[in-house]
Amino acid sequence: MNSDGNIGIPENSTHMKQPNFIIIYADDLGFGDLACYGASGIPTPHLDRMANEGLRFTQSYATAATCTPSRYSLLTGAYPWRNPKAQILEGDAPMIIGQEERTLPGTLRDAGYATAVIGKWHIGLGQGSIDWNQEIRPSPLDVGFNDAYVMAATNDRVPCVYLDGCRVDNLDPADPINVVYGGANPFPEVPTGKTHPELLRIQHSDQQHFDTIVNGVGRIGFCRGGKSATWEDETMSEVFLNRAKDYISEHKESPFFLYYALHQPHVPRIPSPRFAGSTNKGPRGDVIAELDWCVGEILEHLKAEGLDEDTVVVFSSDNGPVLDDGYEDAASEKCGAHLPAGPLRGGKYSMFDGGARVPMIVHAPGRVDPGESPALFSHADFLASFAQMAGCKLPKSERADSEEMSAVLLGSDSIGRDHLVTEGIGAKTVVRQENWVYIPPHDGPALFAEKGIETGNDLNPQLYDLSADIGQQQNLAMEHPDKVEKLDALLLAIHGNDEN
Ligand code: NG6
Ligand code: CA
Repeated sequence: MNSDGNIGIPENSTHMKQPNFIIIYADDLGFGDLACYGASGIPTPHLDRMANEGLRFTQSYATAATCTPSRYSLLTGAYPWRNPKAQILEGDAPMIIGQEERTLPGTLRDAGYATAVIGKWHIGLGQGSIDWNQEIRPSPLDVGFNDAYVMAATNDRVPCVYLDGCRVDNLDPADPINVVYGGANPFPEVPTGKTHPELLRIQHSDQQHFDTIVNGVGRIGFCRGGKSATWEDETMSEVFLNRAKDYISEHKESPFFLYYALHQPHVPRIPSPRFAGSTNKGPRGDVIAELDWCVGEILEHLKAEGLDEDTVVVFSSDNGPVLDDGYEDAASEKCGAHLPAGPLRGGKYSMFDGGARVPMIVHAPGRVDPGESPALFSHADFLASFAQMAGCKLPKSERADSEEMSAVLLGSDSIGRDHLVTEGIGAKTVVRQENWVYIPPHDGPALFAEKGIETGNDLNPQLYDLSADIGQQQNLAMEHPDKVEKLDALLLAIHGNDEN
């Protein structure tokens, strides 16, 4: 630590100034999906190079096995189950981050950073019933971002439009948008996947993805209008990428924080023509190849702008992988020997490690020595860690569940946290301490059959020793009742302690 308390940044280095931060966050990318994490079959040359030049983490966890809760933690540093609203949100759900709440972007903005989110939002917008034709507040601009260009929720939910700041981009006032969730279709003039399956170019595989058809794809939720504002799925990657590159170029002089929230490989998986058919794994493989290209473009762009040594780039994912998530896109059939979660059990929605343990690579030439880190890290930790690296003193009482892990991110600490909490779907929590994982008894199906994902639900306590059993095959709870008791008490204590 130097005299300013800045861990990892040598006093006499040329890197004394505040680094830029970019978090590139994939949507549903699994621990086993990249070649640098052992995959074969999907080419990811750019991420593999990023891993070669950077620090590749083997024990980094999102806080949840689904998107909204996981992203809530990334932005607030708080475990999602502390906020009952932090559950998978509909596309018209209200904002779940309070305007008084400390956030990662708000903290960096206060420390002099320009801050932006580009890509998937899914943290809610507005306060109740949203009028998509007016200014929408609160928006990302009210929780710490200076700039925002986002999709409201997910690419399988309406409205299928981009928001520029607080307004729908490119909206023709003569063609207003209406959005409704739940119940029967309120817009009989607009075809749905249920009534007009012949209009679908990807068949839905469940009954949620057959509401309004937008661009030949059934979505969750009903909408009408907003034709000029409607996104094209094929160009989404370029739209977000170009915005991200422009943002970087426009903020060369100031330190910036860019949260670049990719939409891949979430369903519906619709790559740009350039990547369609580029792998033999079907659309899921193709959009992972496309995602990899986007990452490569950002790294190249930083270099071209002379910013690569001033920028800490983190690549990770919001939750684990899923093959069939509502559309018949041949993801399962074409998967072959590829294991999206690698050696881990479960996937998206699961309490097993496949749910929240994700790839994470930190790239910061000159600051981070290349290698692999087994440090235990939670995505809740970006708040305290980036604040530290930005030279901002965050009192412990304002860090929520975020731990100061800048030395972990920069590679000088390979141990990291003592413990962390993750959740499957529905705020069912799991605690990991050192190499032990404890899953308390939970009611519910053991398998999401249509997705082929083991949930982790079991009426008996489960205890796994990840050092010997990374695939969580051997429940050791009966052999180690003392361990079960200790971890149960730890989890209870964390739940009971709002300030951690
Ligand atoms: C689920 C959707 C799924 C996906 C998920 C959110 C159904 C049956 N499934 O409810 O397709 O949209 O929500 O994914 O509706 S996430 O990565 O944003 O959490
Ligand atoms: Ca996700």
